[in-house]
Amino acid sequence: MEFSFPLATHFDPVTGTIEGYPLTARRLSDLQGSFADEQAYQRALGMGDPLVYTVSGFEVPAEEGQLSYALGLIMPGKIGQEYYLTKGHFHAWRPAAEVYIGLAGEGFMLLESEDGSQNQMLPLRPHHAVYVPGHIAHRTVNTGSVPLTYVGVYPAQAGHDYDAIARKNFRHVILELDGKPSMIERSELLR
Ligand code: PAN
Ligand code: ZN
Repeated sequence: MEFSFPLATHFDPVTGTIEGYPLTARRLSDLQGSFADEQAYQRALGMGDPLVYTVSGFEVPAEEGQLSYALGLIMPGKIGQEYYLTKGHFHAWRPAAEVYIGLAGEGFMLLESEDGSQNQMLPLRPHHAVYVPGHIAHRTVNTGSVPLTYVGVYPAQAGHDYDAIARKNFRHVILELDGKPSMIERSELLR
């Protein structure tokens, strides 16, 4: 069998890397507009530009029926009461679904429909998987004290649409309230 990519890879659930595959790093300065508490964001940026998350992607040519996957690692931390998070996105090809599997650490996924009217907060940690249906925006947060690592498997044609989130952000936020992760509407924070 001959393919233009290897069928086997070796990954490290602790460092969040797939051997030989590119690693994208997102620092706090890359997450402008993602966190609800702008003052806390600016304060944190003033003290440095920490790494928030990395993504190591095994991406194959975007042909019908093929799958790609990526390993994500989110550092522990908070901006104000809001946990470190990924930018979050819709798939550019909206029907594309995705399966997330927790590898280490603990966190949650925030799922939201395009009009924001439907949403769920689902656990992501070892022995837990999350199915992200097509047409659903997804963001991952680390609610623990060690790095959260996970793998996401998606159609090779999925693509990422970050613009829709950059324009409107998620309707909900996952915060630490009374010492535990809770999901509330962003609009409730403004009151
Ligand atoms: C994941 C994400 C990864 C990083 O591989 O790309 O968790 O999140 P952002 O892409 O929102 O920065 C995935 O959902 N791929 O489709
Ligand atoms: Zn995705």
